[in-house]
Amino acid sequence: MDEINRNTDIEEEEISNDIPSSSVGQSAEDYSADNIQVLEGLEAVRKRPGMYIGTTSERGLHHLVYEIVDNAIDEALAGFCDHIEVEILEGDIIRVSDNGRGIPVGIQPQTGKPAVEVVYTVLHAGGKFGGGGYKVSGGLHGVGASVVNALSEWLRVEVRDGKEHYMMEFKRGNVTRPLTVLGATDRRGTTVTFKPDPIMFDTTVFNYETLEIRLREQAFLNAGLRITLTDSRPGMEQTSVMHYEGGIRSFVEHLNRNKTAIIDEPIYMSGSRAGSVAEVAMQYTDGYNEQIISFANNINTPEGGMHETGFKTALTRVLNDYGKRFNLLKGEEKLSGEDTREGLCAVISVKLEDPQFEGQTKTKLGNSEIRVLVDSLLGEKLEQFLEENPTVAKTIIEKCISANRAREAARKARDLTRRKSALEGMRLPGKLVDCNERDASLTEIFIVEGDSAGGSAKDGRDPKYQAILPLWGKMLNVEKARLDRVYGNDKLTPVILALGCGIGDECDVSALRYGKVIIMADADVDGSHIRTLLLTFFFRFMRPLIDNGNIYIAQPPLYKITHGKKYRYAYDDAERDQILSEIYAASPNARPDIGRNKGLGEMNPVELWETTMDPAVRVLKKVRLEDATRADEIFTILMGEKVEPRREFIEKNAKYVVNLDV
Ligand code: 28G
Repeated sequence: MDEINRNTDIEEEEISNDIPSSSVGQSAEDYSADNIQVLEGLEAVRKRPGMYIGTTSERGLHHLVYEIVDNAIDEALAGFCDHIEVEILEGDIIRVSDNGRGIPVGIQPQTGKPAVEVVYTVLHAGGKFGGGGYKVSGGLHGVGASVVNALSEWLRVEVRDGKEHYMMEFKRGNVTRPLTVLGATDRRGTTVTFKPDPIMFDTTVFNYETLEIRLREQAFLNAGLRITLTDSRPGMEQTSVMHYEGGIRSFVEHLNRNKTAIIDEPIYMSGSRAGSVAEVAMQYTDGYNEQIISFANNINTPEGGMHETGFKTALTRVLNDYGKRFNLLKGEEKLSGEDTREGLCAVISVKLEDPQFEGQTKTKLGNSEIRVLVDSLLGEKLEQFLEENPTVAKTIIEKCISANRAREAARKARDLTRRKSALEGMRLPGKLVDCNERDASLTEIFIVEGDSAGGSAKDGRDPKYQAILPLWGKMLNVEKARLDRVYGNDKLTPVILALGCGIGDECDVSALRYGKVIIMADADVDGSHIRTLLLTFFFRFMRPLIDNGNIYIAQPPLYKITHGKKYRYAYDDAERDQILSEIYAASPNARPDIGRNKGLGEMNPVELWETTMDPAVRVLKKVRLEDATRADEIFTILMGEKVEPRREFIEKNAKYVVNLDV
C-alpha cells in the first residue's frame, strides 16, 4: 500500500487547468484537424456502446474499470508492475494507478502522435504487448482504453517514466489537452482518472462489492500482484488490500471459507507444453455440490470448454484407476464423473497463445489442444499426488463412493416419484394455475410465496400466457440435500413438476414448459429468504435454465405516489425523486402522498397486474450466473454448519436478516 501511495498521493506538482507547460508533439490548435478522424472512430462507440461493452447497464459501467485495470495487469504480467490501486472518488470518479513503465509517450512515426494518445483514441489500439507474450487479461473483448475514453465525460491519463510526469486530457474521447509535461519525477507508472458519461449509462453509481469480487479474482489469478481498492466517497469509506502469494490455491481456500474441507489443503498441479500453461487447485468439502471455476488467459469461462473437459476426464479416470488398484472400489463399482465432483471446489487456469472463445456468451474455451494438455498434466500429477498421500487419497475415494451410493438412491426416489405421478395422474401440481397457451416460448410462470399473493396473482394475470404457482410447505435446507431429498420435498416438487424440465443430470431446457420462470416475492426479509432458496435451488439443480436466461425476478414497486386523483409507481429512490420533481414542477404547492411499498399479498389483483405483471410496464430482472452464485454463497453461510461465517454475515447484514429463522 505504501509504495503505491507514493505513486499517487504525494504529488510534486498539482494538476490545474492552466499550468504553463511545454507540449509534446502537437500544439492545441493542431488538434482540430485530427479530431475529425478520432471522432469517426470513437463516435461509433458512443453511437452503439452495447457493441463495445455488451451493455450500458450497471454491468457495463463496471466493465469500464476492468478494462483499464486489465491494461495495468498486462503490465504486471510483463513483469514491470506489482501494485495496482483502484479508487472510487467522490462523484463516482474512478482512479486507477499502476507502478509499471508508463504508457509510452514517444511520437509514433505512422501517426505522428504520442503512443499514449493513440492508445486512448484509436479503436482496437493495444492488442499484443508485454514483451511479445500474449495479451492475457480480459475486459471489453480486448477493445481497450479508447472505448473507456469514448464513454467517459472526461478522462485524464498521467504517465511517469522515471524522468518526466506527463498528462493529457479528453472529453468524451476528444483531446482537450494534448500531452503536456507537468514536471520532473523519479517514479514510474500510469494513472488514469475518469468519469463515466451519465448520458451513456443507466447508472453511474459504482458498487464497491462488485468491483471487489472481480479485483480479488484477478489478484488470485496473478499470484504476488497487490491490488488495493479504496472507496473514498463520503460516508462510504473503506479499503481492501488483495494480495495472494498462493495464487489459485488461495482462491480455492477463499471459495471454501464458509464450508468444511475434508482434505487439509488444496491440491495444486501445474505444467506447460508448447507455449501453453495450465494450473489447477482443488479441494473437497463435506458438501454435495461442485464448484469448478475456470479461466483462459485470466478471462473467466463460465460456459466451460476444453480445459474443464480435460480436467473432468482425467479426474474420473485417475480416481477410478487408483480406487481399483488399491481395492477401495469393489467388484463392479465404478465412479461416474459426477461422483468424483461431489463437494469438489476447483479452480482451473490456463494460458495459451490464441484462445478461441465460443458458446452463447463467448465464454467457452474451444482450443482442443488444451483438453489434451490438462488431461495428461492432471493424469500424471494427480496420480503422483495420490500415491504420495494415501490418507488423503482414501478420504477422497470414500467421499466419491458415498456420492455414488446416494446417486443410486436418488435414481430410485426419482423413479418412485414418476411412478407415483403416473399412477395418481398428477403430472402437474394441484396448486398450479396454468395458462392456455402451449407454446413455451410465449408463456411465463410466476412462482409466488403465500396463498394471498397467489390469489391476487391468479386474478390479476393474463390467463392466456401467464401461469401461477403458489408455494407453500416447509422450506427445505438445500444445503444438506442431495437429489433424493429434493424429489420428496413438498415445497420443491411442485416447482419441478410444473416446469417439466427435470433436475440434475437430466435437466433439459427444451422440455421447459414456460419461456420465463419469474420469482415473485416481497421486497422484505421473508421475500429475500424465498428468493435465495429458489435461486440456490435453480443454481444447484437446474443450472441450464440460468445459463439459458430463463430465470427472472419480478420487481414490485417500492413506492406509490398519489397526487390528486392520479397515482404513479416508483421502482427505486431515483424514480421516486424524479416523479416528485415532475409533480412539484407542474404545481409548486403540490402535496403528493408517498406510500411505501405494500407486500404483494396486500395488493389487489389490478394493482399487482399494473405494477408487477403487465409486460408493458413491469420491471423484470434477468438472473445471471453471478447472482445465482452469490445466492448460493449466502445460502451456504445461512444453512451451513459453520457458525462463525453465519454470525459475521448476520452482523454485517443485520438490517436484512433480523427475522430470518434458520
Ligand atoms: C493505471 C491504469 C491502467 C499500462 C503500459 C506500459 C506499456 C504499454 C501500457 O505499451 C503498447 C508498445 C510500444 C506503442 C510497453 C511501456 C513497452 C514499454 C509499455 C495501464 C504501444 C503499450 N514501455 N502500462 N502500455 N505500446 N498501464 N494502466 O494502462 O508502442 S498500459
